[in-house]
Amino acid sequence: MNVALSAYQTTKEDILAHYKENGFAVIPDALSREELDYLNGMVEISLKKSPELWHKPMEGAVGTGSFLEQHPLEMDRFIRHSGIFPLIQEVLLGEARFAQFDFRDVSAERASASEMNFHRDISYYGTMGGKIYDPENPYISTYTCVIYYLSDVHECCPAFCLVPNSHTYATLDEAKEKLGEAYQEIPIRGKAGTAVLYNITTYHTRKGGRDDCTHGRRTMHNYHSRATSYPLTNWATVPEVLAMSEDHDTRLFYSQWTPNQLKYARDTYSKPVPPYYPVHMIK
Ligand SMILES: O=C(O)CCC(=O)C(=O)O
Ligand SMILES: [Fe+2]
Repeated sequence: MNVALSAYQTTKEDILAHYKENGFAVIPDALSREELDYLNGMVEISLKKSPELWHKPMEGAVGTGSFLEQHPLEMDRFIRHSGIFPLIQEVLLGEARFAQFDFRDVSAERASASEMNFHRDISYYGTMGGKIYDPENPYISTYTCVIYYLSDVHECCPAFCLVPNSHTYATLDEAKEKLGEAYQEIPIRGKAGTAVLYNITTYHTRKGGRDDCTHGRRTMHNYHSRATSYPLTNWATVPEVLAMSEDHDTRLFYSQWTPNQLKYARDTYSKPVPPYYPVHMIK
């Protein structure tokens, strides 16, 4: 196996070069011990006190997108993390826009039943014929995602896994055939705090854990769109304190409103929604 591909990238130059070449990069220690303790503490409280905010297991993982609404300013610090956000801006050509933010938890009992199929994350607009990658962006991406491991991912644990440079192929079989010798499936393992930054149309999956895994896996998933891309989902929502912030950069970052966000803003914001948002089109 190509050793360079399974390794971590640590400097800004290495991270960006690796992403450009392969469609992803793996960054160790992206979150500090204090940040991990804080996030894991929040997740544990939420799982215990607000289980209704977590969806039922899907492919072995429970999940919630509720944290942004519940703790907007605290979560914004992670969404635009001082260490990782500059890299996100780089691969999205300075056009980064908020798209989706959620937590997932695979229990040890469900580790071996948490396998997904290989897929590309295709935007709502992409499913209707919109572009799913940008050949003019040296970093490929119309959208990028960062998955943070909040727990250690050992050999036995569920692991994010991707096929480098596979974004142009319509199917995984086609990727196998056309990539030939270059076809590789790279499972990513690492300590809590490791971040995987990836172009979302690079084929990827979650490998299931082994039957004897006693750890499970906890993750934070943060998707970003670009000013020149359409909203990624048709459901994500942003609280007023961010979407209507007095701070220009904050308002701009949270300005790519989904259909559901238009409705949410119209129905719940205290300030009037700026007229350039087509809230009148929403039923
Ligand atoms: O949890 C993982 O490792 C991958 C998740 C994923 O690819 C997805 O939800 O689209
Ligand atoms: Fe995915």
